[in-house]
Amino acid sequence: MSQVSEFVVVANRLPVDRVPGTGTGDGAAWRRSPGGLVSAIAPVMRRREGTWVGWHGAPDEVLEPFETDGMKLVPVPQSAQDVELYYEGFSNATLWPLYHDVVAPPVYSREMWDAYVRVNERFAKAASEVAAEGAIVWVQDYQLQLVPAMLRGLRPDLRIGFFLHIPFPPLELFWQMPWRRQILEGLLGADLVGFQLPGAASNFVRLCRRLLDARYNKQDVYWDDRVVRARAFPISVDVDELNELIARPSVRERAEEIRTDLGDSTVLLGVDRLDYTKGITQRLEAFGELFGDGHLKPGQAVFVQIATPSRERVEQYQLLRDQIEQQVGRINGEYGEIGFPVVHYMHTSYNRDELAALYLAADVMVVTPLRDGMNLVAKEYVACRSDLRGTLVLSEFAGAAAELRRAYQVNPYDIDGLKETLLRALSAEPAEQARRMRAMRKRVIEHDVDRWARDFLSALEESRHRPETLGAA
Ligand code: ADQ
Repeated sequence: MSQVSEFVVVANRLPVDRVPGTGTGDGAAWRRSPGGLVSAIAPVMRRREGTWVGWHGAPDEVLEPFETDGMKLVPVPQSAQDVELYYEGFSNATLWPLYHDVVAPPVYSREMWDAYVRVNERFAKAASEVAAEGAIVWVQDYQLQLVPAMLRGLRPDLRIGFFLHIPFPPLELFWQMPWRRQILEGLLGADLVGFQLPGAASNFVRLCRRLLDARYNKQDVYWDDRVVRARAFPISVDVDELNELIARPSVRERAEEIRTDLGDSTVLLGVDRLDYTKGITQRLEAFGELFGDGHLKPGQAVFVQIATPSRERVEQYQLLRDQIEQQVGRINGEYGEIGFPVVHYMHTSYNRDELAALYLAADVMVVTPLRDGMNLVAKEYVACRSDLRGTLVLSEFAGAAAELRRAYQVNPYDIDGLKETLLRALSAEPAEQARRMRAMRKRVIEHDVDRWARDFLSALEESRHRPETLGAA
């Protein structure tokens, strides 16, 4: 493996999973992880002979750099304690809830913060060692917000981009963060800070002004003799990959099979990581009440909820799992009949084929997060419905709502509104379904994940240090 690269991606996780049963340590075999981010970045990595710096997923294991699927990978080790304090702790018990409208109370722990600093330093150092002179380094997401400034400290020659996949909170919430200044200064190490939505970029600029007294001009912040640009780049899905999936006879057959198994019921579908930001309990509550009110009868409609296990060692997630399981039991106990449960709940992860089959089988896709950076499930559903059938119920609080204007948009906190919207979506005529789906598909097809990566990288390449404009603010 050559020493340095012109293009480096830094993310908490490497884009590969260990193939089970192939051993541990340096002898293990790896395969590319599923998901849009990896498929968007993989071609760029190959073209530019890039290197990906990230954790390989096994605590307390130190691995040598390796190559797989045409990508050079540099594993950054994490001890079991790092995983607990930096990943489950500061990343997922502090930043995650704070950045999602404090829908759960954030934990502020100095021990977790110290671990966050320590692990970010380790990532910055690893990236600095593999980046060529003047290379482009693209840092991903909330787990690594200190890396841009740390990396700039080590390697001022680099062009550094950062993309935040989750929302960026307004000043009124961010102000709670005991280490608010350090986090902003960390992000300001980048030349370009990318967000899902323009509103998040504005929140960031406003905070830089109020907290750091930084000069600014629209969405440019002047910091440390540099211009830091804050911009929105809404992420999207890999439309080609999804087209290829839905064209497979096996996927079409599986979709038919799912429909047959569910009888004549209209099928509503939810697909989420099991996370308290996703509004799973709200949608089930609304759906259950429709049976209580007599709007729906068992056998007439059924809700299939797929929940991927997620962050299972974080307490809030354990509580949520119990809560949902109880809720599903209660709804089925109250409204279901023999042979006609009202909710099918699966706590498992599916492969892409099965997900595509589910999307094809669903009449109504229900996506009701209380807050979500983007939500790719909504876009995946739209990308899969080339038949122009099906309806999408979408929370106003998902980033995707800004683009998917023709979805049935809803406030998930408003249970009555949610019930009404579900009924409207359930009774939409085929012509109405097609009209809405066509508009949403146009948007997703024209703005796929390739375009997201290209737009971000060309904006980063264009960003120059422009000291001559510093007086402009
Ligand atoms: P997530 O919070 O994980 O992502 P989302 O955008 O919906 O949310 O992506 C989830 C992905 O996992 C989708 O591609 C989906 O198909 C897949 N998935 C979900 N449940 C699954 C299951 N049971 N089995 C298999 N796959 C499953 C974060 C942010 C989002 C942002 C993305 C990308 O929270 O707001 O859209 O990053 O930036």
